[in-house]
Amino acid sequence: MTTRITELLGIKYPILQGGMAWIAETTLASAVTNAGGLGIIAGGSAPIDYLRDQIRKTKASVGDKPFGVNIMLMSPNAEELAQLVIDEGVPVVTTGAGNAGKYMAAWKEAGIKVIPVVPSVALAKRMERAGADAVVAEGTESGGHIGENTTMCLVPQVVDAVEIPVIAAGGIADGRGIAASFMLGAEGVQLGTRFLAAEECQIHPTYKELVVKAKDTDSIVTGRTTGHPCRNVKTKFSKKLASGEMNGSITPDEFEQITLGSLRKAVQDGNLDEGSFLCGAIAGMVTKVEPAKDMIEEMFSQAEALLNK
Ligand code: TUI
Repeated sequence: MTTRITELLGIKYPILQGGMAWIAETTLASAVTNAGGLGIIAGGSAPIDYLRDQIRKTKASVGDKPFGVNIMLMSPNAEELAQLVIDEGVPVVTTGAGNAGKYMAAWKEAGIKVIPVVPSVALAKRMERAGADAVVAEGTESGGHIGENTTMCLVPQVVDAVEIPVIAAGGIADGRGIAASFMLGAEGVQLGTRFLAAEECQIHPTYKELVVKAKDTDSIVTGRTTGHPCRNVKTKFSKKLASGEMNGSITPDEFEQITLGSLRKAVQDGNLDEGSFLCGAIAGMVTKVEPAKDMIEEMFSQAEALLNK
């Protein structure tokens, strides 16, 4: 499947693995890259030495194949991580949770392919003007920090608004979702939650089990009162947060305090009482754990069959 995304990035399959904070580390990213997609390491708010080590390990396991680093723009150390990707010669950068404009010139100067993740047409256009190579149009079905518009509505509007290639994200779980994204005009896809069930994904077994066992109604959005809504697996903890926000018993400040460090508690400890298990609305469609390579090959053979029909 050749698109402007496979050509831009030099990959076999037009698929990116989401740069999920605390989750997307070198083992998963290397597996996705080695399977012919684009593996991405999460910058999140990782210490600089940790991220440098992750980048070097990935280089060692993928050879000359490309990989990316995601810079979470709300992170307090975004600036130093933005410089690290230049110093380490990272080939591709994706960004989330903010406007990447500030770093664009330096990244482009360093020869980095820059792909901002955007929740709106306005930000997609701004990123194109700033020099982005492509954009990920991410619908509210996705996991983690989300915008308001849905993938079905956002992707075609972004496709019409920009000339650069568009990658669809949010709500894509299988070959049907990939084929649908292409019908909307996307030239690639980014999947996060589906890769939580990759054998190579290093999250706590409790996290994996929650995702694999979830059904269609098992995702919930918390954090709306803070202005940073996040989609999670429905657990006692996330339900308590959402209802506390609704009835005013948890103020936005209290919400921030309660959830500080909660993603780490989910990913590393599988802590059901205090952990935020971020996941997308597709959780009900993720039913088995398998190697990333099998996932990718199976999804693209299904997508190609559907698109050829
Ligand atoms: O960034 C993501 N997903 C994420 S980031 C994350 S870590 C986090 N945890 C709690 C609160 C906030 C972040 C977990 N998941 N996806 C890409 C994305 N970007 N979704 C939404 C946005 C976004 C939102 C507002 C991008 C830009 C924006 O405003 C830009 C502006 O105009 O300044």
